[in-house]
Amino acid sequence: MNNVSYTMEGKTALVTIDRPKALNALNPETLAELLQLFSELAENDELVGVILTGAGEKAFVAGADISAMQHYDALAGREFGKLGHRVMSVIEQFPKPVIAAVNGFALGGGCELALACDIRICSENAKFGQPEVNLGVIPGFGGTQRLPRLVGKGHGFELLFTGDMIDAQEACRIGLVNRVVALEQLLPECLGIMEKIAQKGPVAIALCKEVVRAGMEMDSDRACQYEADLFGVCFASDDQKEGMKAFLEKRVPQFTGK
Ligand code: DAK
Repeated sequence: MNNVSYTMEGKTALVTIDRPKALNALNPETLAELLQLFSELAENDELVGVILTGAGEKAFVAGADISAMQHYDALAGREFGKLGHRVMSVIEQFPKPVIAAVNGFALGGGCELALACDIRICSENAKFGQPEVNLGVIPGFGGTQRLPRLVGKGHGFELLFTGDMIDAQEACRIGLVNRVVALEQLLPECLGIMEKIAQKGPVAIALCKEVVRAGMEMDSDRACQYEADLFGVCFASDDQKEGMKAFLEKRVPQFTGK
């Protein structure tokens, strides 16, 4: 792969988007590489989760690649949009937690990429925005949907209508990110969250992700019914038996993810 790489930090995959000449902007090749890598990582049963970040200290991802899009016709734009949506879906439906470690600009497609992750932690220098209207287009990778669902319609509309960039503290205030930390603390902070998750029952973590993701698209009654169904599924797992037994025996559980 030319623009995406990963390293294993224990049982966490640290995925880095690395296109320094374009502030890690997403061209079709980078999107295809992300799709391939996440599809491969999904097969790794040992994995606890993924941390997604951008190379360098300036940008997470500065958007979809404007030079690549400039001369698209409607069909090429549609294909590009479909590819982007597939990447966002593969992340959103990834069977393990995915944390965006936002280390700088997260604009346009970069903000949308962070929105597709489960948790967003950013560094003090991070900047967020949906500047597509400045270019005469609307967001194309799900930003019009995931942003207002996360921060509410009012803050979502303001970002979408004005194209304004907001800083890390404002992003935290409106709920776009969970926490702001110093740049050098960004990866340790995200790895710390993954270490906590690694202590929990893997079956329960996977089912939590599934029910939150799918349930948010359902009406409340159906979503609660789905939660009840997946709660029932937990009782088919060794993890449930071990977790409850360990509690009653006053010891730390040894989960197997079965
Ligand atoms: N695409 C391509 N190149 C980019 C880029 C981007 N998004 N962002 C930055 N670069 C390149 C710059 O052109 C520059 O290249 P050289 O001139 O050195 O060759 C290099 O990265 C460094 O950038 P700057 O020189 O501009 O650096 P500054 O520190 O001065 O400014 C900046 C940083 C992030 C504020 C600025 O680069 C900037 O405003 N970048 C563009 C941000 C932006 O507008 N992002 C949103 C892109 S639009 C759709 C599908 C997808 C989308 C929409 C529709 N459909 C299928 C319907 C998504 C759209 C977007 O994401």
